[in-house]
Amino acid sequence: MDYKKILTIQDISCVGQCSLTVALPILSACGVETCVLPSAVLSTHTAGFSGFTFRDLTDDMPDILAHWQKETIFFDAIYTGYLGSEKQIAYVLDIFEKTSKDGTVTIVDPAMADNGNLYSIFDMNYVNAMKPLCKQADYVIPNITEACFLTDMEYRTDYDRDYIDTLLEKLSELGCKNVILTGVSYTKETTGVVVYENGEYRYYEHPLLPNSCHGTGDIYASAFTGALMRGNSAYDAAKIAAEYTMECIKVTEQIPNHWYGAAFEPALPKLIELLKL
Ligand code: PXL
Repeated sequence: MDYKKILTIQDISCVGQCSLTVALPILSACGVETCVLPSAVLSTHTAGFSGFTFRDLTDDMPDILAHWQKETIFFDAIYTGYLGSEKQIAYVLDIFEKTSKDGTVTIVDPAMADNGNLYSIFDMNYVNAMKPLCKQADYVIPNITEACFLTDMEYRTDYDRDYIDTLLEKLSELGCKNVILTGVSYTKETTGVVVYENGEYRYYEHPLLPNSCHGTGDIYASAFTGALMRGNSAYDAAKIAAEYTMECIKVTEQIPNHWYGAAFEPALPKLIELLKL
């Protein structure tokens, strides 16, 4: 049986349905062994809660890596999300190098911004530190805001295919190999995802749901990674992740006052069905 072992590196937000508390269950549901490296521990995520605690785990990373090397541990894939500091990004690059084997796939979600703004703890130094990590990855999964920060492009909510093509070209110039650009919306009623692989552009369009939820970027990237690891093409994985994310939003709409995250758990059977597991 093809049983893949994947490492995911991102924070634990104890409350808030994002990052590791989303990635671990989703990847496990996809049937892949999921190893974790928490980049930081926060009492909640940083979007909408105030006074959250933040324990940066950067300094633990070199020892964790040294132990894995001693144990000759390697991964079939490494997927990164929200990271705690610029210094940490350098360690992550080292982890890519030292825990990869032939055929290891690296996936970077440069989780740092949305709706035109950086998340509260980040600045342009962090954006600049993220660039070499994106360059190193086999797949980068930015939203339009993150893509704009990475390429110094103006963020726009009203755009056409030329704008998206330029954004993709600039990401390519930055050294990104394959890009899954999320939240690309060409009409008022639809949104979708562009899969830019080996210089080829493919677009998966679906209805735009009236409500959006915090944490759907993490749900999307985790489902994409899991589907890719189960042998789907990047385009099929992007499509499965989009359908699953929509289902999570629909479930969340049924829950009163669930403002801080998406209720991804009741939708897990849908993901398993989409994966035909
Ligand atoms: O990727 C979303 C995310 C993850 N982790 C933390 C966050 C956010 C978004 O705000 O604050 C800590």
